[in-house]
Amino acid sequence: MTSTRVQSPSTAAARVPAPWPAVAGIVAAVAGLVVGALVARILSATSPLVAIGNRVVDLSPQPVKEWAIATFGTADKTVLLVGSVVVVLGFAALIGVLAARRFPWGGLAVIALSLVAFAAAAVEGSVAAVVAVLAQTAVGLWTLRWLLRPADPGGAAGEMIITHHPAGFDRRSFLRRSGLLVAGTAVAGLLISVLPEPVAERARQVLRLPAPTDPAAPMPAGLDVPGITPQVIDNDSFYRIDTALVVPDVDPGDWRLSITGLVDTPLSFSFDDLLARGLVERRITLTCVSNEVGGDLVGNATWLGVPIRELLAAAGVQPGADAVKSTSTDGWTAGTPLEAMTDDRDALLAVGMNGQPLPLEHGFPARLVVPGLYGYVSATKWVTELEVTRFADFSAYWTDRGWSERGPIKTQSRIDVPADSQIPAGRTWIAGVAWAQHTGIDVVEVRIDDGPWQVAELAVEDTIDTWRQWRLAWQAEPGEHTVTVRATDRSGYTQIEEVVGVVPDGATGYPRRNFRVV
Ligand SMILES: Nc1nc2c(c(=O)[nH]1)N[C@H]1C(S)=C(S)[C@@H](COP(=O)(O)O)O[C@H]1N2
Ligand SMILES: [Mo]
Repeated sequence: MTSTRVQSPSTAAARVPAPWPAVAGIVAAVAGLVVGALVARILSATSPLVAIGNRVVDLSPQPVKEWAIATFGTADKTVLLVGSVVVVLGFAALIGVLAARRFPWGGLAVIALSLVAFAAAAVEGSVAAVVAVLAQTAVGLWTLRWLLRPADPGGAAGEMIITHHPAGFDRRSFLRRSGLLVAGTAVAGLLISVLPEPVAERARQVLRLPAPTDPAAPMPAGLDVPGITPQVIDNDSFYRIDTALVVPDVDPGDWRLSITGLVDTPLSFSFDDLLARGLVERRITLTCVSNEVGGDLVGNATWLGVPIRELLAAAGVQPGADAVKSTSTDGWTAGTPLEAMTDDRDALLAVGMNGQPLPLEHGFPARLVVPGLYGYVSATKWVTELEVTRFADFSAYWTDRGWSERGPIKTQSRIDVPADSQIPAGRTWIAGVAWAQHTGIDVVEVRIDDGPWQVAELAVEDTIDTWRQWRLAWQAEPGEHTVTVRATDRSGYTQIEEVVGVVPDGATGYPRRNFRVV
């Protein structure tokens, strides 16, 4: 065999002869791309190569797009993808040659190309897509290094100039390593083909929800206090609690909600069936039973959806039922008192959140929102079935794990302002929110140190299903101070001081904060 040895002054000898550096580059690139695509598929993100393709499409001038469609027709996407692969493999071969001479240069070239992929993935706005690029880059670099390393493990470790192996290139060892990588890549490719394609995010981006046929009443202005919790929390800041390691990827085109169990006529609705019924818009505050006193597992949003009582009425609830067991695509279940879904409160099958389709993490394409109940017994995300049943006949996900069967929300309050625990002396606001969903907040009282309870000012009530802002002016004197709060709801119940943990049915105790006034 004649080995083409490229001699250069800086490298005593590049011992990997042609064409193997180019082969190494291509094998490493394919391994990286496939692992990147696999990670993306597992995380339901766009794969790095497709993200780049999407940017090429976005950035192509309209005439180019038209030309591509005219020339390749519906095959235009395939042509683009195949074209990108050819370009990437060309670069990969060049990088292999470069890396065989001086590994750091090759490595830098890989990183430079990865930056393009990072930028393309970042535009998708998903952390998962960026993670996929990271995986792709790491695998590409590592495999390239492994393929090009000298056969003798005693070779230069850090410096990847292949100079310390007098025998030069061991072709059999190289081919063995390449073979292993190709096999590994094939397995990863096989995995991709058996994992379902992520569709939800794309479907969500093109989805246009109809305007509500029954809009929420205009929201009264909140209290004017710098830093107070806003009345409505944006989707990006809204707390998220669920058991899903990977966010379920549900295609609204395939999604159905079935109503089963103790009903006259079992029903099944498609997503379009629901939209066609007309949607109501309501502001409802959601709370997690795991919210500690003073915690932030609570949020208020504007939901758009169908009243569940209408869907249940259409199916005809039979006598004897007292519960609705809801199930999600990922097998999570909640048990809700039937009454909370049939009485006049607006228990919703929600499809919209704050003017947008539900975010994937908040249950796309549809979830339940029931005023007055903790999320674990009512707020099923990615919901697909409502079974009308009896509490005696089933148990739900969290009740199987020691939490109460019933989960009415406990009246609570929280001190949000001042945000810092050290504040300057002088006049300041003490402010926050209080909630007692479907009962309403009537009074919030504040106690400074051991002083008397002082009645705080309340924001105009939006609805009894939403939290209510409160504030009290405070002339803060230097020293250490403790501020305590308690809310009284419209049933006349006042928050109790007794400290109870979140298990099994929600925490009690006064929210309390210490401030150092300087
Ligand atoms: N499918 C599913 N739905 C779920 C959960 C879950 O683990 N899986 N958690 C519930 C709990 S405990 C709460 S508090 C709310 C939280 O909803 P959010 O993440 O939209 O704030 O979702 C509920 N719905
Ligand atoms: Mo929760």
